[in-house]
Amino acid sequence: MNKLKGSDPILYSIVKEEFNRQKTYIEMIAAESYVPIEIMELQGSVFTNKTTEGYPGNRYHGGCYAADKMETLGIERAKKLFKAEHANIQPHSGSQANQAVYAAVLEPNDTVLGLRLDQGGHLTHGNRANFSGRIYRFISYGLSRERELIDYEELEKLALKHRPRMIVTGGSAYPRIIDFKRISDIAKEVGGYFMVDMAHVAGLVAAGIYPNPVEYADFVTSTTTKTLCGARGGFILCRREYAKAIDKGVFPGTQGSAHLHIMAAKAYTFKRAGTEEFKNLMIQVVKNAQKLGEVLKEYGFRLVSEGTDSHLLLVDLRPKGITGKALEEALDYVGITVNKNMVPFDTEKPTVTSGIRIGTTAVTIRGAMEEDMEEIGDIIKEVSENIGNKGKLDSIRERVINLSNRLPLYNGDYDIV
Ligand code: DSN
Repeated sequence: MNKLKGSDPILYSIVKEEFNRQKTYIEMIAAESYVPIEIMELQGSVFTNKTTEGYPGNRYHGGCYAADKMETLGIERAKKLFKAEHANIQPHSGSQANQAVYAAVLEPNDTVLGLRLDQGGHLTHGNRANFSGRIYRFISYGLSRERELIDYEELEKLALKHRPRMIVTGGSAYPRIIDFKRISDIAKEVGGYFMVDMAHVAGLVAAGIYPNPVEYADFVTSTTTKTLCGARGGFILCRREYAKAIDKGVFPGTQGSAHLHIMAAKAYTFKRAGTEEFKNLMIQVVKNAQKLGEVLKEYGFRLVSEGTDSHLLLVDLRPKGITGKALEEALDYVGITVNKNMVPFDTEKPTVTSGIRIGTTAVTIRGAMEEDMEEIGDIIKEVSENIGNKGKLDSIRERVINLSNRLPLYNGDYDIV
């Protein structure tokens, strides 16, 4: 960043500060990863200079020869990776991918079923503070109290009662495999569309270690971040019959010009996610999450749904008598980054919560294995027992620095100078 360093040293120093944070902290936010350097190269490439609307071969601006090749390559790679009939890789984010699907096939006030945000869903699945809950008549389904899995029976009852135009599933804090076939059958029974937001698990799907929702859903939305470990953006997969509607839902329905530099990075993301190396990474991500879950259980933490099939754990802190906010802050102090998270049937406010969400994608990219999960689990336990004890937390910070030194970011091959 030599140019930036000279022209804007303040901003340069802030970027450096973030890089230093990433190097010396253990990143365990389930939505995060460390992208390959190629992704940063592409996101910073000359495609950022190009403005265009429309789709390959049908643009509203000239000069799209290379842009058309690039977007077509990305579309074909996404289709191949997920065995989809159609892909749109223009959505700027996962939220915008969801917005575009709704815009494509729903009318305002249409009835839609979505998983509650406070039981693992996502803002764009009907939360009242979000456009989705304001424009459409979302009705929430949730988890069963006993097993903390989606209550498919309740979902079916709600579907039969409300005859929704669409059922949405997927989430940001649901550790277990979702039964896509069962929800697809319910959607068919009531004549509604079925949409899966697979943003959190897309990398696991690509690796073949999580069911592929493309087999069951009319529409699948996702980000290319999170477990796909790539560009910061979204995409949509659908059957051929919906291709035109979806493309119109993205442009001109909800977006203007495409972010070509990000699409180029998405095209690389899809290629990499089809490799054996990526598959092995995803296998280790899940092994690490499961191992960390076992360690935390041994230390008396309660895991929502008793464990995980994926990259994330949802830890209920009520048996420990601490809040998600308190543990998030104390872990941040020692250098482990997680987020506070509502647990099912939580009575705390979303700004406080009774839980934390922990993801293993980023730390596994740095080379962490099961034995490192023992160390991380032990650190989490020690921190939980010493909230407010600055001296003790300072000594734990040393352990985190040692761990991050053993797991160097980008193997030490990347620096900002
Ligand atoms: N959905 C949010 C999360 O999972 O953290 C952001 O992507």
